[in-house]
Amino acid sequence: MSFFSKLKNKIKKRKQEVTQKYDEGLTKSRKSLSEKVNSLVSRYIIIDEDYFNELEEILILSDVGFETVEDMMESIKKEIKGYNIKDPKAVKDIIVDKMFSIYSQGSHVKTQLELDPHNLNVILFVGVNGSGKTTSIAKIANILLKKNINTMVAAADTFRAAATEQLLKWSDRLKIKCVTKEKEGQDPASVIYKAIQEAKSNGTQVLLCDTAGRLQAKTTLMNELEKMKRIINREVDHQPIETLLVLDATTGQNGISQSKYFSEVTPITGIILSKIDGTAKGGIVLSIKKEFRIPVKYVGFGEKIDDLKEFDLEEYIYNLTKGLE
Ligand SMILES: Nc1nc2c(ncn2[C@@H]2O[C@H](COP(=O)(O)OP(=O)(O)OP(=O)(O)O)[C@@H](O)[C@H]2O)c(=O)[nH]1
Ligand SMILES: [Mg+2]
Repeated sequence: MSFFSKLKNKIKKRKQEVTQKYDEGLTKSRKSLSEKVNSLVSRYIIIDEDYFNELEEILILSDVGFETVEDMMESIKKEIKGYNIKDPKAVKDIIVDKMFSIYSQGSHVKTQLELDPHNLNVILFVGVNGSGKTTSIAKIANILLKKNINTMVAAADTFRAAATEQLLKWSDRLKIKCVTKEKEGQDPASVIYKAIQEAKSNGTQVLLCDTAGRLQAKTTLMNELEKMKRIINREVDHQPIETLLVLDATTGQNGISQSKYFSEVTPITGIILSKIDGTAKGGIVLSIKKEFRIPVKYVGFGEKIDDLKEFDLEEYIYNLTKGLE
């Protein structure tokens, strides 16, 4: 049985709702990839250098990332030559297999949040302006609430005027407590401090902290985030602090380099890949793996509250590639 068929059988047994989100969210990416690859395999009778060059270009255009494409092409060529494969159409199964093995590198892909059931858990959300931090916080709060986990949010984005209102709107809808600043321009770390005290006093299990997305000088950003972490470290037993970087998939390679800025100033424990529904370049998940070496923990599929799911490599690759002939 081919690699792709095995994957398909596995997916069939999954929860319908999750599969549907991946299916819908990756529609643009799937269409774009399958149109290009299907056109390629229909135009070639034999596999030659031109065929490989075109395939390489297709992968780069889908945001797989230059270095990862090089690695992939090397191993695709090895396999095609090693097994003496002649049919250009055979590439589908090889692409799927390589995407899979390059992402997982033989180990299990861990996506679970590090939550300690006996202590307060504080999760910090960072990322560039507009990447989807506030929306992702609401979506994760919704997931936690469904699991009966007491959740609170803190509006530590004290910079942007409407940021607090935006989080308040979500917390009202979800009926959870939102701790906000008391005055304009208040130090974000002090909002987090206050939120931790409240969380401790009312038995909250998870506190989700929103931060400002503005890109500032490295040292300023570093100091600001370090101060927040210092306070969390001092006040909360559970370590390390989950710090989730929210990355907008539609910003592509440029977004990756902007986001790297955050990983350079503070340790990141996981990535939320938002707005996958808005891009035709779903290969970005492979670039992220290469650039950050940090697991993608959640994927955002839209603007609605339930449009965020735990990252599932099998669903992702299957729904990205199932249009290949
Ligand atoms: N299509 C789509 N839109 C999304 C997704 N996630 C967030 N958005 C939208 O992206 C826009 C920005 O999201 P926010 O959550 O406000 O982003 P932010 O990072 O908090 O922004 P700042 O606070 O300004 O730094 C909003 O209009 C969201 O509805 C997603 O997965 N898919
Ligand atoms: Mg925000």
